[in-house]
Amino acid sequence: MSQIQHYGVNEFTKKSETSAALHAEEILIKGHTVITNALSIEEVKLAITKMEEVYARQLKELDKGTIEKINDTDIARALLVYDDFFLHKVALNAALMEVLNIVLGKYFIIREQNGIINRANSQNYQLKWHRDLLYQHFTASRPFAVSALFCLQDFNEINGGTYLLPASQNTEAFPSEEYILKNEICANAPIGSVIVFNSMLYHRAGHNKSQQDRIGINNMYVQPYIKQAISFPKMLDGKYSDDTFLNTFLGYDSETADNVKSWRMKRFDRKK
Ligand SMILES: O=C(O)CCC(=O)C(=O)O
Ligand SMILES: [Fe+2]
Repeated sequence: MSQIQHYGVNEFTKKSETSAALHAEEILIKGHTVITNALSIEEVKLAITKMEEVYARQLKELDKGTIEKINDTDIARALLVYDDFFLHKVALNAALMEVLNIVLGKYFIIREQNGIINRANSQNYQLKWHRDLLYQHFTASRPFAVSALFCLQDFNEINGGTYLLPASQNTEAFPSEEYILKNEICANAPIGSVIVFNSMLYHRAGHNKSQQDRIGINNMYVQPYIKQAISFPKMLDGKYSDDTFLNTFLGYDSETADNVKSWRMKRFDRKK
């Protein structure tokens, strides 16, 4: 017999048969969940080393002052372009994909993949509340964008683990200061886990009061009518495009057609 008693209820959500279904239900209702053990400790260590290499390469492309001026310090962008570890182990992480398939349906793409370094005792701009889709204030009856923040350390109040405002994906305006102070929560998440949330949920990094940098990798998955900020197809230049699944996932398939003929030919090829 069920432990949950109720009366006057006609409509029910089906019992979650898998842990993925329960995670999906949490994202649907409160807007967030934590999947533990998504990465092993070895994978976490590898991710940190590789991410630092990518950031060092990107720092050589532009001078530090330029990056500082646009508030992009300590963010390593488009990681999977530089190393397929970030594609296979992180972006396509099996436990996460199982949840995304339920929440976003069959057709979604990756929009961003950023390594975030929250330095010990610094004022990172991600400390500010935001939605991952900036300037958007509408609400939607179902999720169309999901963020997944891999924790490469334990995330907690001390090292500035991510703060969330539960269910805020369902309210248009940014809530009042009093409401936020009363209802914000710190998503305590152990090393190797991934904090998965509706990208329209308000969130922020916390102040890192520890002696060690706090590192995460944020992945954002969207339905394909939302543009990538940085084009994976252009950066990858055809790499992975022969694989049917990756062709879709990386955004090759949903790129804007160059002209009427190529748009028609793409539809024609689909009918074959
Ligand atoms: O680092 C965090 O805790 C939050 C990161 C974040 O909000 C983002 O990358 O958009
Ligand atoms: Fe964010």
